Amino acid sequence: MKSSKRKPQAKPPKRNEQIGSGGETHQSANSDQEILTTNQGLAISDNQNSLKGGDRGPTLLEDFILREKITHFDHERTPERIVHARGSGAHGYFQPYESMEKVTRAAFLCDPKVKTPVFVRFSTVAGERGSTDLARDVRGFAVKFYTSEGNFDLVGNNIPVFFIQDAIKFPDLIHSVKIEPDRGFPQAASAHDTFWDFISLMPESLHMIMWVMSDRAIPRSFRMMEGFGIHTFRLVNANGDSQFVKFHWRPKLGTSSVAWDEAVKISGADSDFHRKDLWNAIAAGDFPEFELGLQIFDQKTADEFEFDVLDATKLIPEEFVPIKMVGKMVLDRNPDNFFAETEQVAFCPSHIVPGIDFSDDPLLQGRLMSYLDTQLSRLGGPNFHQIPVNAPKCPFSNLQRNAMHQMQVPKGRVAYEPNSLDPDGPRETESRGFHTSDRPLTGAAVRVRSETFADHYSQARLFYRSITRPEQRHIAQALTFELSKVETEAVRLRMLGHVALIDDTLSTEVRDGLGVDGGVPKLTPAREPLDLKVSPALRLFGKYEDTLMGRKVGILLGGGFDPEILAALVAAIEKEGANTAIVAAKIQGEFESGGKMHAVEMALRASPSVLFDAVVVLSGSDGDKKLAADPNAVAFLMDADRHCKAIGWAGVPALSGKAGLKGAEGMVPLVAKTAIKDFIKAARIGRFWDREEDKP
Ligand code: HDE
Repeated sequence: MKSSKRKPQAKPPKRNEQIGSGGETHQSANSDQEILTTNQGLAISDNQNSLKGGDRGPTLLEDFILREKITHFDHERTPERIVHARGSGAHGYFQPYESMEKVTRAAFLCDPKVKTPVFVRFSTVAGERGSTDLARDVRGFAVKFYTSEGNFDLVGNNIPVFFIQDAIKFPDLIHSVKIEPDRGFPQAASAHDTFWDFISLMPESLHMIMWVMSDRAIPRSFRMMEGFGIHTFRLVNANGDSQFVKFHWRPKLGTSSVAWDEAVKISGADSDFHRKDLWNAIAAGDFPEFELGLQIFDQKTADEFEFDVLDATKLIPEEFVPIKMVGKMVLDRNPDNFFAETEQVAFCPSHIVPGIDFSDDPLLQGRLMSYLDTQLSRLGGPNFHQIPVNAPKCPFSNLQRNAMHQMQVPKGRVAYEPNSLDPDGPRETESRGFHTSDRPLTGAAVRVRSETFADHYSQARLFYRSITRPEQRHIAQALTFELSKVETEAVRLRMLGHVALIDDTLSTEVRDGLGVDGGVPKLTPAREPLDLKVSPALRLFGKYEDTLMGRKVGILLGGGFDPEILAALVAAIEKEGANTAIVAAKIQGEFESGGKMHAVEMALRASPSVLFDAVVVLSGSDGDKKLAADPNAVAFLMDADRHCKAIGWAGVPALSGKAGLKGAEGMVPLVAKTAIKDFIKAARIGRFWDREEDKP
């Protein structure tokens, strides 16, 4: 198109903007501005119109600019991860508290002065890339440490055990939980026949099922969940002495989860809830922090343990082997580009550094092969390590050459070793290189499951009996919900047969919830379950100190509210390290008692109380009547109550009456400014689960 066809606008904006003959906007580069080009560097004259044979004629095949742009677009999507497709990433660093050289020679754990850069990706497992954040699911917790000795990937989850004991079962497990292949649903949900059919035939998954049915599977935030390496690994020191280790991450903000009804509603109100929460916290400078903990033990301790430390369906209670906190990870930078970093990051448990080594856990051994393999098809070839987010930050050099997407230009005629033609080329190093720790291998090649893996119920029972009553109740409710969605009665009954082997109370509650009073098969366990000593460390609630830090309080305003109480409240909440969101019926604002319009941040229709950790409603009497007539306001309070949150209120007798709030623990009338501290105390506690009825 000729530029003469563009008429300058009557009032030119700051940008060099013109309107084209068809009314389309053209923004031309100013003299000091970057110029839009093709991928070959050719400057583009018109990015609004394709090349046509006449004004209204066909588009010409000759339009190489159109073809380059559309071809690139057509290939924008890379295959999504088969599991953990939906994730959120962040950059940060790890710093040890003290040198751990006694137990490991890993450099990043040995110098408290050194900050090792990290990239972290949190994820859900079952859903596709665009699925909701609040699905009931395990969360991935994968950390890439760019150490001075190469990349170390700690590819863990937010639950300390796994569903299966042997890698050969992984494709079956994942096929069972994903969308059913004929119908293409349900998305990001385990509540369907194929999953429970498979689980009901896999007693080894029962311990993990207890965790997945618990509130761990619906975390409030990626910033408020624990992480686990799950498998037993080894630490090796400079003398070659090795010990076993399990890796743990502990969030500085403590753990928090949401209620199931809340999770369902958050999925509707904001399906990016976790992704946004992480991004916003980092953007605001509230950098998420996690402590790294190590559970270190030797062969003798491993031999005393009731279970096999190579069995990934078992945990080691911290009362048996304490966790030593060895350093902290701070996430202080959002990715610059979601695709380039969060999508293209490639984690592999086989990315290891000297000082850390694998164990013979058959699940881990399978993973050592699988992740490299998946990156080849996902990222298009074996050069994925050259993508910036994957490249080591220490020098790396070898004689691998060519292949798809080669970005380097290796010099010289020598691409083999040993050689005499390139004496300066890369060579092996005995002293600094990676050594597999000495571990004796015995026995014939066999396809068997070790008898030491045979107890499938004792730790499921241990977990259930160690947690608090509200957590137990939530497991019964979750199992009832999930099994209610299973259409095949025989599967439901078989699952009840397993639950009966875990705990009587749980079993009774789930049967009652489903309305089953007969037909449950009596299953014979491979090993009689043991009554193990309870481990309070497995609790989710009450394990961390009460805090409002990093949480969000939603304050709903009605017309005629008292601005002084609002100001004092906001100041008190911010002092706690928490955020507020001011909500009103209309986004333009709400009137204060003096008649002045007060600006707000969110409109009630788009801000149900499920988006907040605690809520407050402040109003004058006119506003109260209006709120009481607004179903969104009534639901705001009813849900906050149902989800057991701290509630503060002033001037809303009509609204609270309509919402059926009778006053209970954690509900604080803000009659005077002095009551604000009572509200803060309640909000720090977070949830008042006793408000729930004690039945599934
Ligand atoms: Fe994974 N897993 N997994 N997994 N996994 C993948 O690798 C696999 C397992 C975990 O944010 C895939 O790059 C097998 C346990 C996380 O990019 C794939 C087995 C644990 C992530 C794969 C397991 C995990 C993955 C898909 C059984 C906790 C996301 C895309 C032997 C310790 C990492 C990819 C990210 C991703 C295979 C079991 C954690 C297909 C075969 C156990 C956090 O390679």
